[in-house]
Formats: sequence, structure tokens, C-alpha cells
Amino acid sequence: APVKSYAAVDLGASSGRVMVGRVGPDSLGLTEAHRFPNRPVRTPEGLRWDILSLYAGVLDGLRTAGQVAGQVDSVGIDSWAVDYGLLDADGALLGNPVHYRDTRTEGVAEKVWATVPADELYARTGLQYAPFNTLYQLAAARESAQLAYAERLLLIPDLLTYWLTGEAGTELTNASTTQLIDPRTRDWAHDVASRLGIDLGLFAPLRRPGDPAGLLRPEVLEETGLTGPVPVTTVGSHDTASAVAAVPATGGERFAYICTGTWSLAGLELDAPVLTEASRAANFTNELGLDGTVRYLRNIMGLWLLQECLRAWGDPELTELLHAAADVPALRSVVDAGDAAFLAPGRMPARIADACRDSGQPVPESPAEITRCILDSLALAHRRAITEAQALADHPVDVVHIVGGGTRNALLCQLTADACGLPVVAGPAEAAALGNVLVQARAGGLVGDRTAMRQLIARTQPLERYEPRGDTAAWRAAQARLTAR
Ligand code: LFR
Repeated sequence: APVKSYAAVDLGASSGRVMVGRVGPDSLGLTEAHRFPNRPVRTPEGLRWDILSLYAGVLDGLRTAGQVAGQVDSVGIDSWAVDYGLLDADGALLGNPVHYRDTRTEGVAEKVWATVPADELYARTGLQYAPFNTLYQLAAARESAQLAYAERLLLIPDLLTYWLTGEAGTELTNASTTQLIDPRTRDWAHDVASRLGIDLGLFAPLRRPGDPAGLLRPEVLEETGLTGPVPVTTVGSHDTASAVAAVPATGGERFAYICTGTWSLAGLELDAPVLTEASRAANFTNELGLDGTVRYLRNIMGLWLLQECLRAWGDPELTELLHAAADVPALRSVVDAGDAAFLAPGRMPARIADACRDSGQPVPESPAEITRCILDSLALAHRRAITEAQALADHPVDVVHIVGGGTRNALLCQLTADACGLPVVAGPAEAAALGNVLVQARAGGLVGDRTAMRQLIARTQPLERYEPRGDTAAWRAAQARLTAR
């Protein structure tokens, strides 16, 4: 039986990786070819992505992937959402892509809402309010020389695909995070764009996961040592779409998922968007997934809170810190891990301490105490998102799947099971890369439908099960402490 090798480029907010997935009729193996840091740079203009170093990491990774696999049958690219590069009429990149944590969008939403009210915007696009949605970024850049000059806008994975193949497109799952897509028609919301003076002509034609995205250019083959032709396949290029595709739900299961990493994205896979006023008030988003599905979820600050603390503490040993955190009494103080106040980088331990003090709770002091506070707070936010999603979508679940980097944090998984009062199945950790690989394999005819993809993951990847401990009263009480404010 044929076994094929797929290279999955998966770029996260703090690191990028190129993985090699080997897929056979009943086998799936994943090997890391290359991992590299993604370090945003604070320039005089603001916080920027170092896109050239990311592209160099992709090329290095493809070279190693070729050495690991012998032959690469296809390449797919996914990354974080919402951010983009602008190209001039010659196809040259105009400046470094702006980081979604940059402050340029402060106060912009209110101006947008003066033209298209927030409730109307939600009814048309189904997108949560987040200051960094592409729509607000474009509104912030309205008067900029770069935007005036730009002929083309490419979302990050589409930009890298363009550099690899010379072909420009706009992948739909990621496009759904721009706030310029109607989740019912799965096409552009032309009326919203025109009322806000956003030129949809900047975007290249939409393409969907599974669509071809060109062949590696001869120069790329030469630089990576790969033997052509090597096609690039469109995957769920929003990393969260790829990660949800890799949730190992075995069919018939009523599940919620939490994609963990820098963010926690907690919610449900639905057939249709939920566009009610209650859903808007709860700030749930309707992003698009594979095969016309809707990713109905909430953005929670996620392990960003811990990453920023670790950075402030000079990167202490994590395993030891987590052991110490496990010994700190539970739920002494919690913060609202959904609060956009934690979005910007810097001073994280102090900001967490301030939030505890302001809500009249004991102030965590040692790194172990602060870590415990963060993990309790994340589990609590997971509980709240999953409870509310079920009610708002009228879609009850029996199990919570945790995928992504947070699956390596056993304490977080156990606390999430406890808080939700539901069993947690944790894994795979490299969900986005696996979803990326399997969409390529599906396009190549090696796996069947979405259920078959998920069953293959469930059969081949190590998963850990956590049963809920105790009752959920303590979590309810902790939630009440936050909402009473
Ligand atoms: C996760 C993620 C989230 C998105 C955030 C910003 O990596 O893609 O889904 O809201 O990053 O792009």
C-alpha cells in the first residue's frame, strides 16, 4: 500500500515548525523536521512580525523535510489568523506585517461601529469582537501610505504560499477571521466592506481546504533540494481550523473542544452559525472550519498568561514550577482569562496580581502561586465557555477534547475536567500540523471524510483521559467571585 509524505508548515505566535506526516491507508506518523522561534520585533513603527525569518525557517524546514522523507508529495501551510502582508503592483511586500498585539487598533472599533453598529456587524459576520480582527486593522490603517499603495492583501499563510508558488489566493477558514465574510453564504460580506470603505478587490480569489495552490517555484526547489514537481495544497490555513480538524472525536460523539497554545479556543463544531443577540453579548465567534462547518468558540487568553510570566521571571524550569503549582491550594484567587486587558505583552505577573487585588482576592506572590492562579483561571474560563456554548447553540456535549500544546500540561487538563465536570480526552499535541497533513492526504485520496480523518488520529495518536474529580460547586463559587464584580 502506498505511504505518502506531506510537509506541514505550522506557524504559531511564539514558534514555527515544519512537520513531516507519513500517511498510509491505516497509518499516520508525524516527525518534526524543523522548529524555529517566532520573535516579534518592536520597531519604531510598532510591533511587527519578522516575516523574512519565518520564511527562512520554512525553507530550512522544507529542506530538512526532504532529507527526512526522501520525497515530499505535497506542502501545506497554516498559521495564526487575522494578520496580513500588503503587496504593491509589482508583487513586492510593503513593510513588515503588523502584529495583532500592536496597539494601532486601540479605539478603532468605536469608530467602525459608528458606521456599522456592533449588533449589525455581528449579524452579518458572526465574528466576536476582538480589537485585532482584520477589519479593525484595516480601519486603523485607513490613512496609511502603505494601504494607499497596496494592490493586494495576503493573509500570512497565503503570503508564504505566494512566495513558494507565485500564486495568490485567500484561504476561506482564515478569511473568516477577517470579519469580512458572511458565515451563512461563506462568501464576502460585500455590503459591510463597502460601507466601511474597505476594498475587497485587495483580496485574491477565495480558495478552500483541499484546493491546489500551485507548485514550488524552481528557485524554491533549488534552495530546498526537493525534487519537483512539489504541489502546495490549500489546508485549513487558520491554525485553529486545522487543529479542530484533528480533534480525535470518533463519530457519533457529542463533543466540545479546546485548542490550547498561546490562546485557548474553546467551543463546538456546528453545521450553521449562531448569530443571536445573546451569542453576541457572550462574545462567541462563528469562524469557518472544514467542509462548511462552523467553529463556534470563544477566545481565551490561554497559556500566553503563563508564557509572559515565564519571560518576566527569566524562563525558569517549567516542570518544577508546575509541580510546585500543583501543591498550591486550589482556587484561592482567579482572574478573568477572557479579559482583553491581558492582550498586550509585558508586566504579566504584576497585572495578574493587580487583577486579584482589585477583585478583593488574596494576591498570589510566588511564581508557583501565580502559576496556580493562571491554571485555575484558565480551567474556569474553559468551563464557562463550554457551558455557555452548549446553551447558546442548544448543543449538549458529553466529552471535552483538548488538543494542542496545553495537552502537555497535565495539571491544566485535570483542572479543566474538574471545572467542566466532564471527562477530558487530551491529545494530540501537534493537532494543527496533523489537521494540515490530513487535509493534504484527503486531497490526495488517501483518507476519506472528516470522520475518517478523526478516527485515524484516534487510532494512531497517544491520547490521555482525565476524569472529573469532586463536584463543580467550588468552580461555580469561583466564577461567582468574578462575575459579582
Ligand atoms: C491561535 C489563533 C486564534 C486567533 C489568534 C490570533 O493561534 O489563530 O485562533 O484568534 O491566534 O490570530
